[in-house]
Amino acid sequence: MDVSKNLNTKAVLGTFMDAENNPRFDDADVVALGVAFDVTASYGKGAWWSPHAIFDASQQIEWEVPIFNVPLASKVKIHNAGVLEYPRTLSRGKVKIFDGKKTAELCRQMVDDVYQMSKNTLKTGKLLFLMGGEHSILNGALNAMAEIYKPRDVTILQFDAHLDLRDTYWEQKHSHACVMKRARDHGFPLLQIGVRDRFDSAQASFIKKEKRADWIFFCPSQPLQAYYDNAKTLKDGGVITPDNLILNGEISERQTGKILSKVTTPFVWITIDVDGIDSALIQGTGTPMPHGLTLSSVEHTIYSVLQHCHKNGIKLLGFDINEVSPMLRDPDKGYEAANVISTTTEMNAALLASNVVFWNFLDRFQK
Ligand SMILES: [Mn+2]
Repeated sequence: MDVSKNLNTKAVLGTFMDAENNPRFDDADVVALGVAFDVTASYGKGAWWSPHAIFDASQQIEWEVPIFNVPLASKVKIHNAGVLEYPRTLSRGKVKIFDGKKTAELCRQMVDDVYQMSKNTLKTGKLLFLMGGEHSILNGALNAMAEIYKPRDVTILQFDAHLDLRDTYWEQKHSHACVMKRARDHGFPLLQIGVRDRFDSAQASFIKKEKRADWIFFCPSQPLQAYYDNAKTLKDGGVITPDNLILNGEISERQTGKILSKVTTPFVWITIDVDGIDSALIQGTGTPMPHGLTLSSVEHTIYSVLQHCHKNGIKLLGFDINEVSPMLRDPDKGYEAANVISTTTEMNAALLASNVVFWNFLDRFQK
């Protein structure tokens, strides 16, 4: 397998949920790859240390899975492929901004590295687990999936406070703010859940042109009355489907059913931008947003989707957790739990990831 010169296989000892042992790639069911990249983050920087933080938090999770009380690793082997590392944007107490040319070059390099490593994993049929870094880390996996599969056969399920449908942002095609537009450029069916940040008229036009409104599940960021007062505007050529409004961050059973009815492709990828979850639970992220999804609601929807996949012979190709930005007291000291103001975000991310793996291989425990 091609190994990028940016790959640091010593960045994290052990693997996800195990500080000591790292199963071989060939023996693994799941391949975990970190991508330490936060070059295009437009507000809070610091997602660079996210893979280290999520790995570290994961190693605190009890090995035995709920209900069955057997170690996850006894049924599912997770290989730690290492962390792809790029220049840091936070150092010596300052934020380092690269110019447009350098940013584009770093993005190209990162996307290509993730593409190569994703391709090597996806070709074997193993589940790929990417840890951002910023959301742009998904681009390489999108390119690999588009090459191996027909994009129309892979539904992307996105949890996010933001649409990320800009064509470019600060002149960058591979900005975190454009990653779902790249997914649509490839032709992947796209479900967007938890969106609540405001968006520009170009993205609104894109939603209308592509008739995407029914594929987007908004968390209202205004009093509901404001939506009801303007329901006619929403229905007549608007970009919001009133039925898809998620109340108090809880995705309803009816909405979950609607989401499942739209997952009809043979393959699925789940992309979790942690800012989709309410900012009270996810404070360590680049652009925290209030009025978000509850964690239990995200878990319930993912569990339901994976059950739906299992029943219908749909394969989860992989998933990514991105935009975790550890709240370091001193970024120069690097990631260690003692240097973090709150570890809640990375712990929630690690727990969610361990659940996705557990639920995806649930039938192995049921036997
Ligand atoms: Mn995002």
